[in-house]
Amino acid sequence: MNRKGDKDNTISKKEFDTFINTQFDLPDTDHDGTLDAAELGHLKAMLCAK
Ligand SMILES: [Ca+2]
Repeated sequence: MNRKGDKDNTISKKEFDTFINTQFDLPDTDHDGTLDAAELGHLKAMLCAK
């Protein structure tokens, strides 16, 4: 999540949805709204790097 956030020490559904959508959009390199095997590989690498 964005550590800067709104500094209220909570995560709203909207903040969570934004985070999840960003995590989906980053590896969706062709922006077709789906993650193919290669894009899933990028997602896995991103998640393992954190
Ligand atoms: Ca895609």
